[in-house]
Amino acid sequence: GPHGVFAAADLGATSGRVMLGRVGSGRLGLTELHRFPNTPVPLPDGLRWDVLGLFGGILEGLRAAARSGGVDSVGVDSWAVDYGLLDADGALLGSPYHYRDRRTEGVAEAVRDRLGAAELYRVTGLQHLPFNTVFQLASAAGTAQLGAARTLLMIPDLMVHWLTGTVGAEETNASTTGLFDTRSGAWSEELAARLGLDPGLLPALRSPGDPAGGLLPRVAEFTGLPAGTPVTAVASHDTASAVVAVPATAPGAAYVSCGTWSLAGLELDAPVLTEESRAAGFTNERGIDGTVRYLRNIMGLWLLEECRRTWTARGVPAGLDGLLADAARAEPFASVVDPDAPEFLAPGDMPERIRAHCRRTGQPVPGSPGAVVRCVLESLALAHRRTLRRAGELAGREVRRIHLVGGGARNELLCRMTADAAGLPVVAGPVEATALGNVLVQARAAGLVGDLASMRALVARTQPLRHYVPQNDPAARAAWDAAAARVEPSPRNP
Ligand code: LFR
Repeated sequence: GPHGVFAAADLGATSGRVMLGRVGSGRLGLTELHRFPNTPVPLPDGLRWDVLGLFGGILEGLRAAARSGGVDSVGVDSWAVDYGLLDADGALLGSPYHYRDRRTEGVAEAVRDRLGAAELYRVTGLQHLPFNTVFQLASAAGTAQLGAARTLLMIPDLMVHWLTGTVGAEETNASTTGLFDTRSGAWSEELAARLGLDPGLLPALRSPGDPAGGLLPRVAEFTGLPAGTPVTAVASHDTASAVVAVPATAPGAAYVSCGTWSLAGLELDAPVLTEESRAAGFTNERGIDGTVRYLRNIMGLWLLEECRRTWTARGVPAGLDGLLADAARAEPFASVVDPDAPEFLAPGDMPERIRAHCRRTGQPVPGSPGAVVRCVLESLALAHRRTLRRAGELAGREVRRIHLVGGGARNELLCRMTADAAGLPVVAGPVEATALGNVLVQARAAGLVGDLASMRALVARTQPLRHYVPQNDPAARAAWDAAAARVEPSPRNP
């Protein structure tokens, strides 16, 4: 039968990868072509992404794709929120800032208060995160860089621009900026104007599946793929691509896209823009086909990754398997934290911050790495439980099953704890949900797969999944309930 081969470039906060997806006649296969580290660079005036290095990694991956026999199209996704600015000649103005840079501290609150938190939520439906694009731009007000900027491109759109020469703004990612009107599905020129931003900075929107040009001759020369090879707009916000590949085939599904962040929530047909939802810190980001990703950001495995980085720098053994084995043996529920406490956002000494948090909240201070990791995982499992229950209440949906996708699906301890904490079955996998979603949207544009339900059915049939059943022993349940009652979540949208 007809089939296609697609390259998915997926940039994550710690690594990028180019995957080769093969789709056709009931099959969906994914192989890795190239993986490369993504190491943020602390410049004197702030933390930056090495976007040239990332583009180089994508080119290297496409070169491998050419060697493997070529592709029908290419798609790019990455984390959200961050952007590059182009000047009137189309040159990139400096290196894009990392969303964990501290320069928006204080500015975000001031802008939110000036524009009105309730009004902002009514228009954009976004949770207040201090690093939302709109607050980063407000921090740049009056700079020569912003003054010289003519075009704003989100990170995946910037990569697509360098591959094809075209300029566009893919809508799932545009919906995370704080400048996108969730009701109309268009940029909010009014918000831009109220912030003193030239609405001309914002390129025309593209929907997932739209053509985004062809590879430039220079890219073709470097990679060995033919010039003009199609590039397709995918759900370029990585979380939106991951949600496409959630293998949900029945009602009652919630998801946790679990990697550096845990994005926990529901897919809805319409945004929830109530005051209650705003106060609870839920966001309404765009999915494909007019769906809404109703979710909340949970700090996620960043806490563990950053602990490991700290330990490694000090020569403390921090292999993941060893740490997880130690955590499995550590004392349960010794101390639990709110993973979303603002002090955990920026890079730094995470084990010490966790200890300080425990000290401040009057709990035992975890000593060994195993005890710290136990605290992190139990705290994340509790946050998954809390968030999905609240999402269900606010959206009026019953949650019966949790799909945990992304790198976290490999973490058996976290999957089991999430099932036990929530008292719900967890279906773990696929690990590479984001790359699969990227591939599927390209395959659909090529006419090889149908609607969202059939894409998900294809993922469910072809990808390895693990099932975790919650313990129904009353003592175990009571222990999770008691632990849940100990966490005082910090307000997100005060
Ligand atoms: C996950 C993610 C989240 C977004 C955060 C910052 O990779 O895209 O959805 O809130 O990164 O961009």
